Amino acid sequence: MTTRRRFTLTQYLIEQRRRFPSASGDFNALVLDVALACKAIARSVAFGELGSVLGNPVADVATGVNVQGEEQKRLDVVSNAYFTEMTEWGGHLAGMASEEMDHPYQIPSTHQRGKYLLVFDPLDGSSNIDVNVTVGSIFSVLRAPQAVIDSGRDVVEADFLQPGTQQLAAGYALYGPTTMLVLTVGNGVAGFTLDPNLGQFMLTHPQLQVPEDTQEFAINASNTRFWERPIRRYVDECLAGRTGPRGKDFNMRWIASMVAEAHRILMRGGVFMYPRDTKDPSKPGRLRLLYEANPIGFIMEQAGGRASTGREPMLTVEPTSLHQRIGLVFGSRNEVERIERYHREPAASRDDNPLFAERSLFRD
Ligand code: AFP
Repeated sequence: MTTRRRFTLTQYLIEQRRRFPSASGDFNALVLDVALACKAIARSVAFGELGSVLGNPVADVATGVNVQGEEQKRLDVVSNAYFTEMTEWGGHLAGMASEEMDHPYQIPSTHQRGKYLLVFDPLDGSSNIDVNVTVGSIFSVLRAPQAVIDSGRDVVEADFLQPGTQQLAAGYALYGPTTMLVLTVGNGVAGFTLDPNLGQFMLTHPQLQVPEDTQEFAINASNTRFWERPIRRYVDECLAGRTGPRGKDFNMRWIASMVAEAHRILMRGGVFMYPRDTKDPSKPGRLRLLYEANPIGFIMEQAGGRASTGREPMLTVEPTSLHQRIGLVFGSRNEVERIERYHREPAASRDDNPLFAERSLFRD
């Protein structure tokens, strides 16, 4: 049997660094620390209920409610601790922000501070843990404002409020049947599979590309009554299938773990929608801009797909707060552009569309 020679994540990062001959290596070291945190989380996730019994090093943690008002699971807190503990010491970070922490995380004074900001959702889809369905971690790397780098001062919320176009890297780890790391450093998207024997992420998907067209969409249809018209129109047209305006049948998926949906879409195309809706007027969307929508948006765009609020490209949105929520649509480019077009079209013309008459396809 011949074994195929594969690049490790480290080798991939070294190759990428050759594009920037003056780079210090700090950035690569940071990404490798993040990858280490993801490997540790993968182990904890794999132990499941056994984790606390088998002496998981950070298993005895206090859970609570995060700033989103969502119940924190033990693994949410454990994963957050892995991220902070494995990245704070290296001297590469000026600060961090996470879904699980109300305020920015300061690098302890015992460690050196660096020039990058790390923003992350340590365990996306954690409501799926109890049912043993795929979850993941999402992260984004930004450059700290120059004033922070020069002074080494504590970071504040405003330092993180940078549009997605400013991201230097984004990625996610997927804890599914295999553990994978998907990464962009702004030069396409690469996928790595964790070799459990070596404990190394190996390059298995060198140039991921999202197909431009798709016949698959993902949305939580229980929110139908809260959707805005453009989304209702899009979904109605998909459901109408071959005999409807799209002239083709569509398939639907909903995992309730955005990172898993993003991965499926990267692998075979599709469109994901968690749009702005009227369910809770205090929340203009379900998902978070800085550590969910932006990193996934960067990955999609780097893979030839598209990410949008429906009204504007996701990566150009100017953030207003650390835990800001936003409507998110991403995936196959032609479908996302169609949804954006539906948002631009005047309401009058939609009223002419029989699919928007009193009886929608999702209603009696
Ligand atoms: P959790 O991390 O709290 O499980 O939330 C997951 C998530 O943010 C995203 O990954 C899913 O797409 C979405 O929520 C699922 O939301 P619904 O519960 O409305 O299906």
